[in-house]
Amino acid sequence: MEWFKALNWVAVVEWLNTFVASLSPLLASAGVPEEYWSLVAFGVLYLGATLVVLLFVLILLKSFRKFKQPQQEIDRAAEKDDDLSAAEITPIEPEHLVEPEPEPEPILGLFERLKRGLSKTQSSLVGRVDDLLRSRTTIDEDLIEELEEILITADLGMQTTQKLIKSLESCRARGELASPDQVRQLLMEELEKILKFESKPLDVSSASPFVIMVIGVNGVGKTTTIGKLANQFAQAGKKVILGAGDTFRAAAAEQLQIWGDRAGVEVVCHAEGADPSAVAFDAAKAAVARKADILLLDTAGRLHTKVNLMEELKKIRRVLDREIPGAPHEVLLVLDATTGQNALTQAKLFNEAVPLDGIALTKLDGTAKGGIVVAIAAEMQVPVRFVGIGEQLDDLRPFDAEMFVSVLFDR
Ligand SMILES: Nc1nc2c(ncn2[C@@H]2O[C@H](COP(=O)(O)OP(=O)(O)O)[C@@H](O)[C@H]2O)c(=O)[nH]1
Ligand SMILES: [Mg+2]
Repeated sequence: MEWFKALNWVAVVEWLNTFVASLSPLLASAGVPEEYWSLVAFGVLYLGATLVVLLFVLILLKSFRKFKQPQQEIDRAAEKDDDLSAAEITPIEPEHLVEPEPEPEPILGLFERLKRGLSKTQSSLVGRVDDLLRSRTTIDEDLIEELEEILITADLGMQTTQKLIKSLESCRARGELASPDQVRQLLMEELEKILKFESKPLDVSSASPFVIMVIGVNGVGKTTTIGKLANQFAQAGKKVILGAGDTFRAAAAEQLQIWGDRAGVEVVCHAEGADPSAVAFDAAKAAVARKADILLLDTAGRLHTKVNLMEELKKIRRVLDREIPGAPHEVLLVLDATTGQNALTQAKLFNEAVPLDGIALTKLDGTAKGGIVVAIAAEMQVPVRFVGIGEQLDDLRPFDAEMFVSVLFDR
């Protein structure tokens, strides 16, 4: 209260008197009685002081907000900067750098690919059958005879064609073939029946290492098929080893090496002219030593020395069996579909020397002779494991009888 005491009260009272005096004309004109002038002046003073205080508080508040706003703006800007720098600084995840994993191919895509690959066979077989059926209303002997011709020229082979014609005729005799649609349906069912027969499935996990010996004449696509298979198995997480058993052509081992590099798998090879059985021996040893899941062995296919070739294949078989009891677990014959009936002859020939477990039919994409699949299944009773429908890595497809018929008949 020191400051209160220190006030110059005389000066204050003097100032108040001056204040009242300066107000008096105004108060007089307003009709305020003289005895209330001091009170009104005091009231005015009080009001004025309150207003000044309020004004002061307002100014204070305003300046406080002004002070806060820029800070918030700075903060907000900083936040924005943070976002930006976060986007800029965030390391690009490796998956953004590598190509996105291809989506698993939808069933339709697979179907469409096979359809494109089989388009020539489709038009030479089912296309012609459909043309014939469209031009007829009755199912008579003439029609069956013309069907027979189509089936033979589409490389289904004599034996298979006769079998199919027989079932068509017996159905007709029973009165079950009244419309062209029924002919188409029966043909479809019979083809599927021929293609689906009881056989040992290819189960690469049934042995370790599982040895696949790939045989076939020169140029049918053995090395290419091995390359495609190696890639597929490796992608499925299998440890694969390739054996370059075609030692007659230097280019053959080089070609296999290229496929091996592409698939990222080891290739066992010897110099040109080496004994193919020695390659088989080393490849089998390597497959065991490296704990490989699958060994794919390439072989030569010089058909002009037929007897030698067959003896050589038998020898390779023995060597493999000695090193890995039970091997080869699959003798896979590669056939070129473009050769038509010749492919069937080759299958019979090889089967006599080394019993076949499966067949890979290549180059279906380039031929109208795809009907040979049916002939092979019917006459050999050896399952077609794979079909080649192009030269790309994924152009080797597991053969599926149902899908094959569906594609041909556009079901
Ligand atoms: N269009 C097509 N060509 C193929 C297919 N499979 C293999 N080829 C080609 O056939 C040729 C011979 O193949 P190759 O593997 O060297 O036969 P090999 O002598 O039996 O080993 C090569 O030009 C391959 O690209 C296939 O499914 N479709
Ligand atoms: Mg080859």
